[in-house]
Amino acid sequence: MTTNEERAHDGSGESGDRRPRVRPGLPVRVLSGVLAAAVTLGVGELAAVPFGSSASPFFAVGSTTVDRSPSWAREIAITAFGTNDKAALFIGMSILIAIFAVLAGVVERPRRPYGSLVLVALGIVGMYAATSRPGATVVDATPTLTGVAAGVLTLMLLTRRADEIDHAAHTGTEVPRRQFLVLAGAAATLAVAAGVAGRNLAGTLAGAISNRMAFVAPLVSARNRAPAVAPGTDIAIPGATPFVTGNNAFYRIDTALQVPMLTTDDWSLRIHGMVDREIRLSWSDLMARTPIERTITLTCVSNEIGGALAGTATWVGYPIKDLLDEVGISPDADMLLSTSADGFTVGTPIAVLRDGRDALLAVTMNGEPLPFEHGYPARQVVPGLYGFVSATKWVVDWEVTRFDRAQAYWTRRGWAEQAPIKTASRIDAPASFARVRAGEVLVAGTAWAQHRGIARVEVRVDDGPWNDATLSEEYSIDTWRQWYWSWQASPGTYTLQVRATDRDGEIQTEMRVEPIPDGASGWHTRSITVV
Ligand SMILES: Nc1nc2c(c(=O)[nH]1)N[C@H]1C(S)=C(S)[C@@H](COP(=O)(O)O)O[C@H]1N2
Ligand SMILES: [Mo]
Repeated sequence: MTTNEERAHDGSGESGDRRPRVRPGLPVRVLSGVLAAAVTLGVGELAAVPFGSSASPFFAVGSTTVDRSPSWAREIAITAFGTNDKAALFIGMSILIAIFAVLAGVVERPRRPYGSLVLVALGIVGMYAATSRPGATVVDATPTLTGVAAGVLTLMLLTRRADEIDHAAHTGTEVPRRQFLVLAGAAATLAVAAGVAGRNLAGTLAGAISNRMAFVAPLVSARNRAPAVAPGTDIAIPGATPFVTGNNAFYRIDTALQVPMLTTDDWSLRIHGMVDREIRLSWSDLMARTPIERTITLTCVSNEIGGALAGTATWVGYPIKDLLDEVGISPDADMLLSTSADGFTVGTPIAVLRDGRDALLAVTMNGEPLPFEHGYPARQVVPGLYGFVSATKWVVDWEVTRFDRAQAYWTRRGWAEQAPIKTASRIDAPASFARVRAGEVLVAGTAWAQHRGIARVEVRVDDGPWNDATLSEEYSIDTWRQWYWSWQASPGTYTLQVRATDRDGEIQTEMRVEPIPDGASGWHTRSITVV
């Protein structure tokens, strides 16, 4: 026989008077489970943002429950809760999750992670729901998976602390509550912050998407419409670039890590600075003005010789000149500093904006509201200037100022202040290093010199004499122009070269320069083999 006292000290007894009967770690374990579940849901919510709200574990399960429940159950729910039936569903789900969460916390042990298994099981339900929503694919399981990973990690870390607390109570040493509280605080903060951020971002996204879907394009009167693209404008030669670039094929260049998602309600354009009357245009103010439609080729200054950073689209927009006239520009001003919703800036010469060319505040692209990537709901399009000095997307602010007072984003980083588009020509067919059959070879491509126009394109083979290419129908001086040249080729390896002449009579320079600071120059060259 041993005394109680001896048993308590040697620690071998199953029960002893000194040993606490309640485990002090229990409330800590309950809280751990609840926090782990909260982290799972919060992180899952945030991770779902890029996938759309139906990939969120919580909402996917909710929607699936609604869709899969028999109609009698739905009727009971509607009778019982009326228009609060969705709230009731979410509360019911939350209670169920809380029960599983408490269970997970209580049963989790470092070497027997049964609680983690409970979270994984809940995750499987979430993943099943998220991947079975209409239009969903396996990648829609990612948010749930991410959430569960974060939740399991949380549970493991917190459980370790709970074990230490139990152990301390057992051995009579000081109970390490502080570490647990710090960790629990961090988990709670993460859960709430991720959840709130996720919901807000998803809401913004959904709001912008539905706003764009409901977008009503302004009506353009017959005389303000863009001329139709005449047959002959598009030389339909295999391998040649189409005259109009589809929105999905259009190059995209910007500094935005996250594409701004504005609605037309969020949007306004403040026009201020060296003006007589400062104004702020709302979307409906803009819609009250007269739109015009124009087909214009955009080009990026970063385009290398022969590069693809150029595209042509039909834009509906409002003449920038008219808006500037409305506010009254000071004669001392020479720059329009435009700013996008994400803080990017562009400096455009006011003289160019007012010289009669079709500089637009554009709202549609090829008959669609601007794609988000291309500036929804409003962006600038200015024929003849590279994008970085003219084509501000998501534009919300115009400051009328001077080049000696303000500097735009890229100018601060070593690019030019003024950047008219340089005359360029490009071989599109045959492809680079192509092998073609001897006989007639159609060499085709495109050339641009926006707002001056293309007058001539010449092609040569291996530094031989220049040959005039056949030009396509000229659409306008603000668009690119296609060309082709029929070549009688015999077997061999050749170098083809192209150069254009603009309507001012200026031949495209042979001098090779890099894109920085104001655009690349030089003749495009392509090697091909004739067999
Ligand atoms: N807000 C914003 N607008 C911007 C840019 C940008 O980085 N941010 N880049 C400009 C540049 S360099 C170019 S070439 C054009 C490209 O327009 P796109 O992406 O519609 O083809 O957008 C211009 N507008
Ligand atoms: Mo650009």
